[in-house]
Amino acid sequence: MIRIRLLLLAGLAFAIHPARSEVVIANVFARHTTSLNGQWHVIVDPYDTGFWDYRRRPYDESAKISGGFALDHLAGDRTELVEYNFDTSPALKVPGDWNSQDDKLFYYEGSVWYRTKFDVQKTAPDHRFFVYFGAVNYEANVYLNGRKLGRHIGGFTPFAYEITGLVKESGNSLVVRVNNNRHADAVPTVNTDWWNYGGITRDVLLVEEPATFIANFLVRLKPGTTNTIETRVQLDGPDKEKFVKISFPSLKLAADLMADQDGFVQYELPATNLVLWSPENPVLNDVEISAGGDSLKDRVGFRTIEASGRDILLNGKKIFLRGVCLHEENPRRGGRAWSEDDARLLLGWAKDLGCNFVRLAHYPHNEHMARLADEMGILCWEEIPVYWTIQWTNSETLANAKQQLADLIARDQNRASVVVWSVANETPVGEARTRFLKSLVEEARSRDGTRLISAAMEVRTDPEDEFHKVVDDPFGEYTDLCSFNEYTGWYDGLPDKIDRIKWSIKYDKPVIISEFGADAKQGFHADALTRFSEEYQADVYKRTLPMLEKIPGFRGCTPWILCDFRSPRRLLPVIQDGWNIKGLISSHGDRKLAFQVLKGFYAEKARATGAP
Ligand code: GCB
Repeated sequence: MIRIRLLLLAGLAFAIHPARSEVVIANVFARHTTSLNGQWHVIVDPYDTGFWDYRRRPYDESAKISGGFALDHLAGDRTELVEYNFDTSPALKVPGDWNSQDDKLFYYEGSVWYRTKFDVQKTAPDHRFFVYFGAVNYEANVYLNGRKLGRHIGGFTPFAYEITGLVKESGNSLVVRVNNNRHADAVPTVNTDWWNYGGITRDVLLVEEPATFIANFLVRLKPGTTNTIETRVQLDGPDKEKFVKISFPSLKLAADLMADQDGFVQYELPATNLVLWSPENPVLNDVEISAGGDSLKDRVGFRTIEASGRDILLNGKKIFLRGVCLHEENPRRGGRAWSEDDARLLLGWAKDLGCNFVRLAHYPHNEHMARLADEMGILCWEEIPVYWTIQWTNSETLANAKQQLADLIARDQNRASVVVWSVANETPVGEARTRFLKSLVEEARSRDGTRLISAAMEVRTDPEDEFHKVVDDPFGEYTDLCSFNEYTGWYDGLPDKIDRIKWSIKYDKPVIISEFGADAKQGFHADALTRFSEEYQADVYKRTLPMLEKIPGFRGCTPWILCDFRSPRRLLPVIQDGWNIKGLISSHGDRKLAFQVLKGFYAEKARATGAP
């Protein structure tokens, strides 16, 4: 075992503290936790009666909550007037969206109050407790024992609050007001092509930590090298100047070092003969970190990813990204996907298709996705919901988008599978929008300069020539990949138009077609010109793939989409019925003809590039 003591590298930016009362608790599944998942009592509250008083002032305006459902109060005797009761209210499953659990809530947008009760057994007197939410869509107001913990905005990223001083040994009441109203200034904004599932959609965990604990850590190859592991650790707590030990048992590497007064420490460990992670060989290494009474384990892969001219290099070798887009839905069960089993189902289907890459559209998916992708050897594109027409000049909207990006990076920065941070999808070209997106790119680069930055941009048609497609979005200057969505043959002409397309692409960067596709109702067969038939969709795929091959710099694609998914914008009776049916797999898990077309193309690509 090589033991190394290194000098502290001062002055390196590693911002992992969010600018809120929330705390970062990374790698939560490896911590000492108690699940708070299960049946929670709920009150559906369309008028937000539990939140506002009759003069429309919030009950939780001051630290002392003056009324409303947050108090979870039961009438003391028969004379007391209390007009709600969690105990006698129905229950919903957490995690879970409310839409797919109760027919009455299928289209519901508004507030639902959730309440669970729990007991706590401290294992040491100075231990601290946190309540952790994997995601709540879209806004959460969280209360413990009648005290406000905080308000969280953003439906797809984790957050946690400290509850040490508030929690009791028994009978704790945890109340969450969940509101999924859409807002023009929100991220996403009011208009999306996916279902606005409301609810506590991911795990809720009670986390117990020693007084000073490991809040987050970063483990990666030192940028520019393949023989040095760089590790950063951030402690949280009153006594931060502690020795922090890091070890990689299978690599026989270890180091320990004193954290600075801010609880930060950074190491560099020389590591010769590292086996690099790749889709063909997704090797993960155990890592153990300990500091004072806290210890944390993870499994991490080491790899490099870069764009070089028009190529994407993984571990220095050219790679073609055989991808597909995914929404976070389990079509078989219905509703939001959230579990490891859901992730296994979706990524398993992507593997069957021959993919080495998935685009997790259009918002951060649950943590199991990237963890499983690490194990299965699937590269990931992760994205925040800056979708279509966000308020580009609203500084709060920008701050919200940045926070979602920062939280996603803090959660998944140790996943070798994640190679792309995408800051937007199909946003309209314009100066304010480019400024907004550029600032997100800067945010991503400042937090993690080691992954490729992208966004799904759009194509324009030359006004002089309908067959001439041009990609010259000024935002393309700032990204590492030139990625765009294109729908020739579906929204733009009929499939035979595809054969005549010529391309002008302004950027000398790797080109990824982040979407193409067509609707098809699984089981509906007709000739290839009949909209919504499987034959039409298959024809679009058959023509599009060779057309893309003509693009100089074509380095991968993620067709739209692996599975049919619910969308309130897709209203054609009998055919769509509230589903976007561009999936290669139906809502019953059945494959359409186009699945085989793409699978054949990917098999050929894999053969041609020598990938297994
Ligand atoms: C797009 C969007 C995606 C839609 C898709 C469609 O360009 O990025 O969210 O669902 O087209 O089906 O129209």
